[in-house]
Amino acid sequence: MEQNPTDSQKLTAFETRIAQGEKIEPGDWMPDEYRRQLIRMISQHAHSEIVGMLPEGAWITRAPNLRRKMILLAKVQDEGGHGQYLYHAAETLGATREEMVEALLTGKAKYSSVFNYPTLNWADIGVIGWLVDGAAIKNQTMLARCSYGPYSRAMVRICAEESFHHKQGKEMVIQYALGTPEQKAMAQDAINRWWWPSLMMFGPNDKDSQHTEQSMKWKIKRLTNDELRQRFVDATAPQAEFLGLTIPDPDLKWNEEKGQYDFGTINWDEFWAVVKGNGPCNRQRLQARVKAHEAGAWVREAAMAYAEKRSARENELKKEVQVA
Ligand code: BYC
Repeated sequence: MEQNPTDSQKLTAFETRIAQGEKIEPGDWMPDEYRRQLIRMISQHAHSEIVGMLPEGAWITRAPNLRRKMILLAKVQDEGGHGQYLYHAAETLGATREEMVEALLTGKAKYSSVFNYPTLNWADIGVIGWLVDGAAIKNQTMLARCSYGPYSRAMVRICAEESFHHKQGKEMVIQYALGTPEQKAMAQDAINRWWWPSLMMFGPNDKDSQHTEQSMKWKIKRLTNDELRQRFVDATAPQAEFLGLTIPDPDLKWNEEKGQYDFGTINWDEFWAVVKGNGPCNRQRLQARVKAHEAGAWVREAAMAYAEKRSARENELKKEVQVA
């Protein structure tokens, strides 16, 4: 008589599939911890996209010309879309939209620290595209190879759009760096404020990262926080140098022997303060989300009422067809 496989046999089979590079799909057996880690990461990622709409969204009405306004409008709209794909991906693991949104609105859920810094002027929009989207792409191209199918496929689409976001930022920074002295000074000021928060996006150093080891084992993450951060610095430092802009780190220098840049130490006290809710804009960001959620209540009610009415009508039609 055939016996049902034990949990340890299921785990071995699961880890063999991962080692062979197979994707895990929603209906497949997976350890509870794999599911939990993915829900945590994907929902935090979704929240980051949604909260990330706020710092840039504030500048749509103040864009310097129509072309810039159209680009920013499309970018912020894409971010809303990314949030939707990601909430859907987390739903395939059993998380509900209501509980994820509730966790965000009550301040229980984390989202990327970088969105708790203020956007002070228009140059910030270019520098966010260059640095923040540049950092996000480094992380997300890695996640496109994640072992969980729905997350990796969402990432493929998101990365395609993110690469436009990155390019529009670079194009803007190039124009300002090569523009008037005032424009160059604005770009430099924005880099001074966004450089370190961008490096913090990759998370704590590997030695302090709680989740990296297990996530790498299950191929949720394919590179560590420090490896990705290094790749970002190596890609970005020469671009700044080419444009005559200065990265605000006196310890940043090319290390010939290692074939990569050395760079200074992140202010981890600042990082953890922001992650724990005490950054410059944490309260403001949550208040904006709560306000939007409350203002959108009638839309959700109307959508639910429509869905109920439609399904009642469909059932009536089915009965009529059966009778006929
Ligand atoms: N901010 O063990 P660790 C975008 C938390 S949005 C806040 O290393 P892990 C865009 C971490 O969650 C792109 N919290 O964790 C949108 C954990 O806490 P919990 C956002 C952070 O998961 C609009 C604890 O610290 N991208 O592109 O192995 C406009 C220990 O960390 C941060 C994603 O969300 C942080 N920076 O690695 C423009 C990518 N760092 O959960 C652009 C998906 C760490 O135990 N996420 N923490 O309470 C990831 O790749 C990984 O979760 C991280 C952290 C690399 C962020």
